[in-house]
Amino acid sequence: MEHYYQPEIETMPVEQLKALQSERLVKQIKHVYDNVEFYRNRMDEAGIKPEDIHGIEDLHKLPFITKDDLRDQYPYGLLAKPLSDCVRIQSTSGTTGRRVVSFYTQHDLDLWEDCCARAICAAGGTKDDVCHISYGYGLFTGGPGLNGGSHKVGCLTLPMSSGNTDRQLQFMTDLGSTIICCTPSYAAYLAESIHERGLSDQIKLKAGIFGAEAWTEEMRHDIEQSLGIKAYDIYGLTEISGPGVSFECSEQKGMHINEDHFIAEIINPQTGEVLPEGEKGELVFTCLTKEAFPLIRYRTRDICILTRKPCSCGRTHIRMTKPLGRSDDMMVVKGVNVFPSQIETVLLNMGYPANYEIIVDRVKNNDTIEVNAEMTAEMMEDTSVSVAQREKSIVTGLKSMLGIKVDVHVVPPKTIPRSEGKAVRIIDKRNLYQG
Ligand code: DLL
Repeated sequence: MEHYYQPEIETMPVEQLKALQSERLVKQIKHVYDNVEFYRNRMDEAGIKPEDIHGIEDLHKLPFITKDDLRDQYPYGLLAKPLSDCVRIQSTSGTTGRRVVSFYTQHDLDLWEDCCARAICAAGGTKDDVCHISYGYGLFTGGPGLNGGSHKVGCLTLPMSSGNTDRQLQFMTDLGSTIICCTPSYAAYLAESIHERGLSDQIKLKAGIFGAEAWTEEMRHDIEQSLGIKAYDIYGLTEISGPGVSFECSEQKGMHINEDHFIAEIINPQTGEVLPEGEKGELVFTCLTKEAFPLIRYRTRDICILTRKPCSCGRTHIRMTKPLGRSDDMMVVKGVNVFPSQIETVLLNMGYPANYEIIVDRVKNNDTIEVNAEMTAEMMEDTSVSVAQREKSIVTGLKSMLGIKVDVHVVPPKTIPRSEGKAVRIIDKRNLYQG
């Protein structure tokens, strides 16, 4: 039986949901126009007044907002409530330029935690579960968001944060963690550590809630097999609140977007044109209920597809595919568009673990691309296949996936640095995107 946190909202008939969105949008636009100079100026420049917005059918009239706008307005330029009404900030881990800071009122935190609670229930979580949270705590939204959601569901919450794998495994075995929340790369690392220490029999995990970075279906399969769990995807971004903007249900066929709080659109990233359902493009969000930091038509740079096809879980909220790339992490190498996930797919299909790095460089105006792929311990031991043969077959696999020649090195297990948060898999030495 499917388990919901807020069944009346999660299964609300679509027409009713759209009416709710329209009503909330009208209020939200008035709120930002009255309280944020930035929005007022942008709307005035576009010749739009709050009275022109009657419902979701008018959304397309409003201007977009981008990450550059957020950086320009740092820190308080987009605040829609007095600072004295805000109780929390969270921030992105951005390494270049100014950070993106998002503000929350107590009400904002409450609704964000509801979204995370929906995700935990969709993964089968109940008050009888022990929810082990290994996303980073602190400015990163992963830990705090899932922590709040776990409390709301009533799980026994283990606020582990990331790092210290020995301690993670000790709590996991001593307290019988049943749900694990972390990045998929850390989940793969935990699985590896559990096997090495011979702890598999002592692990009680049944589900994992993994997100914050791109991961493939092949990686899902590997994690599910090695941990003996069902692995659920969760999506979100700091600017829009954090994890829980959308989440997978038992169907594992796309993530339901919490449409009572966020309107999703897909646009052509080149032209800004809104694309019909089913087409691939850049995901854009409008926050309907956020008070302190309500972004309107925010361009996420995540490329995906939306579908409103009915889902057998009973939820009516629209589904998004896993991000299929980012309009800005796509690398153009030797003139060819390369998504890191394509390389990962090739490696995992050939039995390699998801521990790899991609090094892109430009030598004498020619692009070079190199992939270092870690072998499993079994591959290391298997002397019937030489290193040269292994490299050659990966080169062939990548050539047919990408259409370009990639230099490949297979390396012994554990030589690629592990990550406790998001894995750093691309080293682009060309620095094409400065400033
Ligand atoms: O990563 C929030 C989060 C925490 C989501 C924990 C899920 C779990 P940011 O650091 O602001 O926020 O990064 C947001 O990460 O625009 C996507 O490109 C990527 N991303 C997030 N979730 C997924 C996912 C958090 N499930 C950016 N699959 C987003 C693929 C994801 N990419």
